[in-house]
Amino acid sequence: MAKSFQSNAQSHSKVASGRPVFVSTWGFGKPANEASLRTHQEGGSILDAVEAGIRLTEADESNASVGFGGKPAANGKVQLDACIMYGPGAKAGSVGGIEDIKHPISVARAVMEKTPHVMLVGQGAKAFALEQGFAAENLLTAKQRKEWREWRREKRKMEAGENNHDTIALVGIDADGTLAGGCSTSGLAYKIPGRVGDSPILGSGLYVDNEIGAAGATGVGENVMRFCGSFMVVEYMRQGLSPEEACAETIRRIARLDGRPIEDLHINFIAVDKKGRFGAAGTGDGFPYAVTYPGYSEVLQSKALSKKAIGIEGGNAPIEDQQ
Ligand code: SD4
Repeated sequence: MAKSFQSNAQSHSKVASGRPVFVSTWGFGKPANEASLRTHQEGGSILDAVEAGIRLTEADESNASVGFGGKPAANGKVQLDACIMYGPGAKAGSVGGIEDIKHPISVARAVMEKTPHVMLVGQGAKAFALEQGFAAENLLTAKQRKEWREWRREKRKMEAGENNHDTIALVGIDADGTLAGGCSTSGLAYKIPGRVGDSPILGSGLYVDNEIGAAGATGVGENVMRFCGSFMVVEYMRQGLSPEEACAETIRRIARLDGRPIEDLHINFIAVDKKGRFGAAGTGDGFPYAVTYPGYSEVLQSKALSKKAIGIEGGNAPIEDQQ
């Protein structure tokens, strides 16, 4: 098994020719990666760079699923989840269901650096943020309030896979091979208040292992967090798979264990390994992800794992043919 993994790894690896390398979810990951690269080139650490990239997305009002301008929970409150992880020493911080704070990624970093804990949630996370000097502000924009009111009136069912789940997960590696990553989201639109997804859960929405690589997830958190998805991606890289194949194999395994049609899972992973190889895979048609390193910044289409699409290449064979 491990042998065939390795031959796949060869054929699917994409390698960055420079350092640092930043890999992140969706098209909006490109400006985030570029902010990360700038921060690093101006002397910031790989951790500073990851945080700066994610802060850009959190501040972007037009992004309806991260930070300010995110879609609220069913009660109209924007509840944010985020985590950050630094390879050396496997340091990590996380916040779940935090309200009224625009940059949960920075609160997660403060949890990591200024407390003996890893994760704070809800009221406690907000109180900690205020104590640390973060400002409280209303994160529900007029646009999102209007859409939420319409949703409440019509109880429209948001279909997963549309514009209701676009988390940023961003992972990076510097010239010394130091890895870091972060993840930030407003979670699923109109979720039950108090619902926490995969994004702030270490090993699910994000995982960084300084010996091997880093991975992050986006999509329906319930279909990631039952399987420790990002940790699984890293473990497949440890076994010798390329980042792309590790992401794909994680999705195949989740689909087998879950039992539903793969297209119904709506999950996507990105990964970078210790050698600067990167890749991604997603269910259905796959998803766009961004890769940036000095002299290069592009949005790429991930490998797609779909039962409908035809052909082994690209991972599109029926799931039972993908073992
Ligand atoms: C969640 N995984 O809360 C997040 C949502 C998401 O792309 O990824 N959106 O389940």
